[in-house]
Amino acid sequence: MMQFPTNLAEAIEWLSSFGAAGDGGVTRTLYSKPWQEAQHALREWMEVLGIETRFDSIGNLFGRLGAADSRAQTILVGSHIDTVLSGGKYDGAYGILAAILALSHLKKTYGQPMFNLEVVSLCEEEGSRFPIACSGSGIITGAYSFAEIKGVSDSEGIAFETAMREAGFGVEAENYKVRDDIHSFIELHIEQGPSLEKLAKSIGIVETIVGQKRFRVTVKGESNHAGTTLMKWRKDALHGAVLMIQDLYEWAKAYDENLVTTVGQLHVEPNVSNVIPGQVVFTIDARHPLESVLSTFCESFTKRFLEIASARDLQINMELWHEVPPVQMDSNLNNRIQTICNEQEVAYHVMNSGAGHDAQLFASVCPATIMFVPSQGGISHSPLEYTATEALEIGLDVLIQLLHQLAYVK
Ligand code: HGY
Ligand code: MN
Ligand code: MN
Repeated sequence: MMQFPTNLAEAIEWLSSFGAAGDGGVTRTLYSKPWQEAQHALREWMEVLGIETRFDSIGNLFGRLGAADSRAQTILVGSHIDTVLSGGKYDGAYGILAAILALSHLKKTYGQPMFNLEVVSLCEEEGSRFPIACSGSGIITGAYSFAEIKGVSDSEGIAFETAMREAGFGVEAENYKVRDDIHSFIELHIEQGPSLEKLAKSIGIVETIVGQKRFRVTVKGESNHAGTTLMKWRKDALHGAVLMIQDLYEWAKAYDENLVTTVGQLHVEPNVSNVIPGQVVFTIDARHPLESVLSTFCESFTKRFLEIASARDLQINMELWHEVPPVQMDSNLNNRIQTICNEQEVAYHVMNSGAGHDAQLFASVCPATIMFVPSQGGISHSPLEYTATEALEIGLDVLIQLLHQLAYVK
């Protein structure tokens, strides 16, 4: 029989063992073996705690404390189980584990809630395996249909639907019923930035989650011999890409302090030292709290890239594969959190989120919010990601109080 955790610190170590990478990081991509083991272990743990569980057809895991009234709406609380490659132990995992411990505590202390209380371990948020992000919350809220996502393939050419079915899911996926019973969605998450630590605050109350646009840029030139091809004859795809990326960063820095852009992936073909690169594929992730600024920035660098390509006789293709607008979090939920923090003398900071989160998707169908706890050194998406246990516990306490108010108090 598996040993289950008895507290948050143990739970973080326990869950991070599913997908533990040699460098101290965690890699748990959608439908991978570690992903499957983690989802099933969470399910077993919740069952032991007396929380009724179920999977939906694409692999979101739910743990439910049902209300007496069958017409009651559902308060959903949770985060994502997947990770980036060699990510940290806390991103996503913390929100799921805290939600499970909160429901277990509420069940023991207050019994049956007046609203259904559900933990959700969302199947995927990062977009680290398939070119789609927030597919778990996107399917639940109807932002995505299964037909739209089933054909996307990972870098090995494996289709979403194939991987899903091999992991044991997919029954009735085509007829996925978008949830219409969600009263509110609450996510507890690490900040993944330095603000709370710098300001010595314990809780981040998020007003806006920034909008983001993610592109895949393909620059095509001509492979040729590195020794016999004069510089003036070349159609060097890498040189073109470098000029584009250089302008992208320079323009972002000059554009607006809250605008961030990242080239996280770059593939050179044929990637041989004595061959002029014939093709380069690179990614762009651009984010800002205002849709207008984000859109005009993306339009301007797109125009610049076309200029660089035509001046160097290169072809270019820009694919926008993920975009999500900036989203306001729910002010009523945030006011409740603020009141709880004041009553408990917990120092909080009202802020924006530079990271994207599932709460962004839920905000389109119900009141949603996300609460942060500090990240040491502001580091995340890295094996060095760390948050002290005391800080994790403060977040859990505030979450328990918020859920108690929402689900038990008239
Ligand atoms: O990239 C993000 O903003 C999130 O951590 N997936
Ligand atoms: Mn993340
Ligand atoms: Mn996350």
